Amino acid sequence: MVKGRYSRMPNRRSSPLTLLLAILLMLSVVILMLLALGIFSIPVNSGDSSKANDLSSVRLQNVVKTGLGERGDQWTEILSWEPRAFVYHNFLSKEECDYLIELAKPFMEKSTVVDSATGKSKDSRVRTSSGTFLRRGRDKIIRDIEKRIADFTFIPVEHGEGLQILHYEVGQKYEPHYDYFLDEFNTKNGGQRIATVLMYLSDVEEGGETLFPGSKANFSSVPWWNELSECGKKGLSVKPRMGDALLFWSMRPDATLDPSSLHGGCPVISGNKWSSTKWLHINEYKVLG
Ligand code: PD2
Ligand code: ZN
Repeated sequence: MVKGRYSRMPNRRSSPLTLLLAILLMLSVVILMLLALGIFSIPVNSGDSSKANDLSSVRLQNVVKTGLGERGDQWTEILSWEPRAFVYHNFLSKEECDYLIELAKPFMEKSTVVDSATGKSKDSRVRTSSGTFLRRGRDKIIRDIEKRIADFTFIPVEHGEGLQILHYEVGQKYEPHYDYFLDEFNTKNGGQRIATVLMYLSDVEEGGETLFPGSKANFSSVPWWNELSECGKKGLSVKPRMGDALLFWSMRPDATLDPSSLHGGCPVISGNKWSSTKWLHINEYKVLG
């Protein structure tokens, strides 16, 4: 029997609504495919635009474990851009700090400073600590630390002087000074000092801060302001914490000397302070010790 003109089969002509739904479905499939292939991404806005470039603290991930002992969480803190200064937290383990102190102890002598006229070492009242130098690359533990310094600063190991170990007792200090040379004698070997890494080998009960008196930063807003000694409140200060390392640059990126790198060690008020300095040069530094 021939079917009538109007059969009971549903009408195959789509309504505009079905058509729209089909288009939307296809579009969603295409977007999902683009997202999966990484060709397209959804912008994420936290709602606080100031966060986007907030680099004041950088957490380090996938840190390769090297050296003696276990280190706590490591992160770098941007302290200031004038001077350019950064703190690397837990740069050394407690075992490494103790190792450096024990190695240096038998050789500690009254510290000297460089005479800017002659370039020779001389006794000084501006620096009342005692200290010694540990030859670059002298053993595996020191090589590990020196490699870590090179990784942190992007300056090759060969550009560094030997580690200087310093000890300050109550009342001892290092008056504000520049680490760069002002004489021709010293710049001959290794060229000018470009940066310094200062490692704190002990906590200090009171005082002993590293002070940048010429800093243009809003230094009284640091979170540790209330823990600082009177001297520490005279500028931007870092409170010594065992294992932390302070990196600051004596030269700007255009190779001019940066006078805002003026810095000193505040007098120790109670307890005592052990620290270690690594000076970094423009060229290879050949005189070891
Ligand atoms: O030991 C210090 O805190 C310190 C402070 C300033 C060391 C140096 N400078 C240095 O060795 O240059
Ligand atoms: Zn110094």
